[in-house]
Amino acid sequence: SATALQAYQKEFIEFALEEGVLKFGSFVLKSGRTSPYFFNAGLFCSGKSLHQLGLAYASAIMDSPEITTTDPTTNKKTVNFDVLFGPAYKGISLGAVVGSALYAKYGISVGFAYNRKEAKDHGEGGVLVGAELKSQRILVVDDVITAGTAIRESHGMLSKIEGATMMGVVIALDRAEKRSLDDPVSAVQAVARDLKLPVVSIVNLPQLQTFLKSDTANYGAEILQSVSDYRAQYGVSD
Ligand code: OMP
Repeated sequence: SATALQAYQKEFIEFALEEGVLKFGSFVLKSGRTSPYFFNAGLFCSGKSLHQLGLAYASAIMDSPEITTTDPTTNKKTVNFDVLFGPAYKGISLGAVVGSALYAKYGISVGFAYNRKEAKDHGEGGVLVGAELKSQRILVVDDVITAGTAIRESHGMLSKIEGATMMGVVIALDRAEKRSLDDPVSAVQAVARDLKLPVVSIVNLPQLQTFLKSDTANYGAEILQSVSDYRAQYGVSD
């Protein structure tokens, strides 16, 4: 089922907890909602954790039939995008570590590009830096999707590039929240529906709950309860 955990997913949650990236408490989100948990990817801030982070994204990519293709004759799996695009600021380092991990672990070398938030009036110019995006198949790399605002902005930016095709999005955490309470689907499901794009996550909220419920996790009843109350209010069922 969608909530069963792969080994890399369990390892990822454990390591996010160890690094203090995933925290429980009371946090006000960009949306204004008060959440009992928060995922701060900026705290992956050591050589070791960035290395592990890149590998976790690479596993999620290679585990997804929507953004990979298996050659029927050689049985070799490859990715169906040419360039990783990391939107500024947080996506920049994410794109770099994911590109590096795809090569180190799977021998797959794709391009890497990112945008500047500020226009430059000298030097290389323009707002796009790195690999050519024209006529390329692009995978966007980001940290978290709550309402999907950031990802829709990236889609808008890439849609202006001649011949560029956005193939999908890979994120660390899908919070699986509805944008408004009368929505039938989560923000990620709405992105998939509206932009016709696959959104691949290392983990989502239901999987995080599965982890918290497991014997090895050792999380208290209050944390579990607050997370399931939050999901009952803002989330979707599996
Ligand atoms: P959307 O753009 O609405 O999908 O919100 C995603 C952004 O919210 C992330 O890129 C972060 O800036 C921030 N965020 C987190 O980083 N971690 C969380 O657990 C929750 C949020 C959030 O504010 O919703």
